[in-house]
Amino acid sequence: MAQWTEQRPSEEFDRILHPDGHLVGELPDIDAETILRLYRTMLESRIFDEKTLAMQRRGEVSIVARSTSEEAVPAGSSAALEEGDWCFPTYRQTPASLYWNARKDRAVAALMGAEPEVIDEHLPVEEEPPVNFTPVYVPLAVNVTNAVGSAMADEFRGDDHVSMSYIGDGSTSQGDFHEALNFAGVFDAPAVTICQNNQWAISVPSHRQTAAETFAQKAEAHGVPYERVDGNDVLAVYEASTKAVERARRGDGPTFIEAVTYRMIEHNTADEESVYRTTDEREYWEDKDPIDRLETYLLSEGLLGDDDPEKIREDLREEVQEAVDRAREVPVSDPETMFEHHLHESTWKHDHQREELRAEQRGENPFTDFTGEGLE
Ligand SMILES: Cc1ncc(C[n+]2csc(CCOP(=O)(O)OP(=O)(O)O)c2C)c(N)n1
Ligand SMILES: [Mg+2]
Repeated sequence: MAQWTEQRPSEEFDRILHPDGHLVGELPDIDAETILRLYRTMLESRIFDEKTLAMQRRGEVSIVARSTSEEAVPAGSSAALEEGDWCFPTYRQTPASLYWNARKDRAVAALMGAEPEVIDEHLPVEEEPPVNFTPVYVPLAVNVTNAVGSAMADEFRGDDHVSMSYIGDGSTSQGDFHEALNFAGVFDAPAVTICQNNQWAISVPSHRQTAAETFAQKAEAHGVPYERVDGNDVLAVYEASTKAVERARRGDGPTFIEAVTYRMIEHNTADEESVYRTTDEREYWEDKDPIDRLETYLLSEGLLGDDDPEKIREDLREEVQEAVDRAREVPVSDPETMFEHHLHESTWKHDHQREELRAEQRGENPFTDFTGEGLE
């Protein structure tokens, strides 16, 4: 296994809030209300993660990929967007949609396997969020090509909207990522791409992902301006993202931002991170938590006023619980719907898998009791 020291990223990046919560850079142009909204969003996301993890452990949800410990990247960057802009998240940006008031009940229902139509029927949308969010992308890097396409579409229409997308450190090895950045650079697309470098792509460390010194510099070859920021410092992420969004909106083209953070937890609930990581590495990151850092700053500046962080947490827990209760009222969708919308025409494999599922639902063991006999 690689030494953890190889894993420690360079600290040559923009930072405004030191891990101990004091300002080391100039405060960006941000009002107190936005800072408090960022704080609340990050806390809300962490509590949402805790709750959905517990649901997964109880078997109510099949898989969860948490944003825990990385909240500052999606929160700080998405806060730079404005009404009419577009956001293309992966599975690791829960705080981005929460910042823009995504409905937690609908998100939980989706995690529980409810079909979109069923969710619409039982938990109808009353008010669309001002920023347009695509569904979460699981196929890596495809969201970046789509975001650049969306940016070009707005440009052709003469709308000054910006499209923001997210990519993990590992996903920058995908061809789609480079095609997207290249295209954005050549055509000056109003697209902002955020690399949420959490040091790992499941069990592959970031230093085995690229021989380049930083992920940020990958944009250089495509002629796209880039920035590198402390991704656990929500103010630094906000500042770099705001500048990038403004540039794009002015018609000055794309920006790529590497936000250096760390995944303190498992990749997702199908992963066991202790198999491939050391505790030394964890200790290096432990005191760099993005929420603790901002909370210390807010308390020292008196920005929380009479609000007590514990009380804020308690209220958010209650809100999340209410969302979960509403999601639990949504009827379970027929599992067979997962075979719909995949292929134009069914294949033998497809039919075989459907029959296996039916066997399982009849209480049979699909591996021993179902042979596929009778299928054309
Ligand atoms: C095109 C594609 N290849 C492989 C996978 C399987 N896969 C899911 S997550 C992941 C690792 C991604 O790592 P990174 O880009 O660093 O994002 P992170 O999960 O760390 O946020 C892989 C290989 C996938 N979803 N899509
Ligand atoms: Mg990663």
